[in-house]
Amino acid sequence: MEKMNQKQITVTSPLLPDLDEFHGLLKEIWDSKWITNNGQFHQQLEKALCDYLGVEYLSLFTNGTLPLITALQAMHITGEVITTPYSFVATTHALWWNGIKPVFVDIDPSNCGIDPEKIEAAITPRTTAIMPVHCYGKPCDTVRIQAIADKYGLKVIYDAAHAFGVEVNGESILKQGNMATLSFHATKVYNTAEGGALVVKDAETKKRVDYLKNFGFAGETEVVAPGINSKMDEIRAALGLLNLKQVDKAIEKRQQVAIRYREALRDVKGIRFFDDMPGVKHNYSYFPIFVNADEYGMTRDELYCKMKAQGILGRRYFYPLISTFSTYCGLPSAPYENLPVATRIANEVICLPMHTALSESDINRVFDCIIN
Ligand code: T4K
Repeated sequence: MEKMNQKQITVTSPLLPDLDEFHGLLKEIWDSKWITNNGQFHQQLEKALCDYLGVEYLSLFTNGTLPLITALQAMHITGEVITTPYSFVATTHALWWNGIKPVFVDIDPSNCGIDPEKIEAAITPRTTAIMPVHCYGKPCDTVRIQAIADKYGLKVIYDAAHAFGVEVNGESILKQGNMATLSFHATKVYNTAEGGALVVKDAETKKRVDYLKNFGFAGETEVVAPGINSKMDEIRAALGLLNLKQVDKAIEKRQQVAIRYREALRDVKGIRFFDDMPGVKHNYSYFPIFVNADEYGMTRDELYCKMKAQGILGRRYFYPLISTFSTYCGLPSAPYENLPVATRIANEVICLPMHTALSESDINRVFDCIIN
């Protein structure tokens, strides 16, 4: 009964700036009366994010889904695209919205990203691109994916929604592939409430993407493409500028939480989790654990419900697999026999609470629940 009265611990909690500071920027917006359409804060945030992330060209969006849709438009991707079933559903929806057939390929359990070993077998004459996901911010095997793309003349668009600030050997993961997308949703390491970005390689492509996110306008009277409206407004850009100042601290705090979880769970039979990868600067965006029911003595769902009953709201990201949803389950690549690893992992995963507002006692409650 005592546990029932304890406060709920959510899987995440948004990073928010000091309210007075935000108010100061809102005052500037109010005074200028310029509230959207490539305003001063939008421009400042694009530049600040390029500097922070170590990329040259980035375009801000209203969320992390529209950059996926727009990337496919910008590169005229058609036919079939190879992707992962183990992601948030937006990844595959972006293909569907472009009239592209998703082809699901199984994942590698060491990073939950698409398994490069299995990509080639899924390529057909209609394949035009690969859309992998750096799941939980764990880098995919970008070297092998690029080698396959080069061999078959395919484009690569990384859904890097979880990979804000992730680096491999000192270089941003966002530089991999032809384009990479980010989500700045409230639940992410870095947020603008809703928001996102598309990282591209050159000024010409950035110009085209900027047209596409503004209805295709290339001037007051000229429309060069069937664009959409996905521009970030000034209020969110201002929030983004302030959150950028505190994101390093937030990542450090998340790292401390990850260290505590790993220490506590290291010897628990039947619970697997990720350690840091050599040469990778992680962002600790999620802390997934994988429950082996036989060894742990309880199924994933039993543990999930036990946690919930104690007010610990972990989430089963990513269960069910995208390939099981009604829109996609009829695709030839969707049967679980084609996706045995993803199917198993989706049935084992729970993402533990991971955010900057977790107290020492919150962290203790989480692992006490798993250990006892
Ligand atoms: N690609 C990938 C790989 C993605 O993971 C995502 C989004 C996208 C693309 C698309 O990006 P966006 O278009 O969304 O920018 C959440 C997010 O809505 C979604 O952004 C995210 N991935 C997905 C993995 O998770 P839900 O439905 O689980 O969120 P929700 O509302 O249940 O929130 C989870 C917990 O977070 C709450 O229990 C409490 C906390 N929370 C949430 C919100 C919204 C807060 O404390 N404050 C808040 O404002 O989808």
